[in-house]
Amino acid sequence: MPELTLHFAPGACSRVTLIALETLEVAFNTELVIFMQGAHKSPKFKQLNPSSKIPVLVADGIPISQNIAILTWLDACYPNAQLLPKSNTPMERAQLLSQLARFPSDLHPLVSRIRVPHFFCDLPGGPERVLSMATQIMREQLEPIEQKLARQPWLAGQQWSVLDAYLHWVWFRITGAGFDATDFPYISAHYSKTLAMPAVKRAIAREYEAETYLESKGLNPTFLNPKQLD
Ligand SMILES: N[C@@H](CCC(=O)N[C@@H](CS)C(=O)NCC(=O)O)C(=O)O
Repeated sequence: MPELTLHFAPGACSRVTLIALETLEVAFNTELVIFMQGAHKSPKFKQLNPSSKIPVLVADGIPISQNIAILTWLDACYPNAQLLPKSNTPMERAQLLSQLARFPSDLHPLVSRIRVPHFFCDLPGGPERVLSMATQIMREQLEPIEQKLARQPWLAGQQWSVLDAYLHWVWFRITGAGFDATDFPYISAHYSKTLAMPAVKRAIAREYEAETYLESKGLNPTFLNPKQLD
């Protein structure tokens, strides 16, 4: 069993990996990355991930960055846990990875534009425009997911998988930024279901502990709150 350390921050997309690790019930350490101190831009962190982004999972001293790489690696190491459904053919695997990649490639950039639109355009009125365009595209992207969840309990079918952990994080982030959930009752119900899962509760408890620490030190990145835009 490799020694595992997850570099994470509360609320960040590292939650997806955190949920996967909690699902596996393996022993792992966590390392809180303090954005407000620029820890992710330090030379030490850049050796783990030159992109200066979390999550990074260090396994026996070897860093893996990018959620998709971490999740597929964990799935390969612990196949019985079924973090991802089993694929019987290369085409089935390709279809599965295509579904998984949609989250970091298509949805995550929209999450960022909805939460911190001022990082993408600082012209007068720019952030508001970025927010409204990203919200519209996000609604289009979520529509097929909503339709899928009207037909089946989990994204991959009858069984929970890390695809559901990714959707959980996207929904948590955008509704936390005021995204209107009215037209997405199945995704809302899916989110409530994930919140009740023990692995998700444990992941959130770890984040809560980290957030409490950051707050006590005045290091909570409140600038990430889009309500403070004006
Ligand atoms: N494609 C990466 C995205 C990672 C990412 O954007 N992480 C954010 C947190 S949600 C981050 O570390 N941001 C810090 C920064 O960009 O300065 C993945 O899927 O792991």
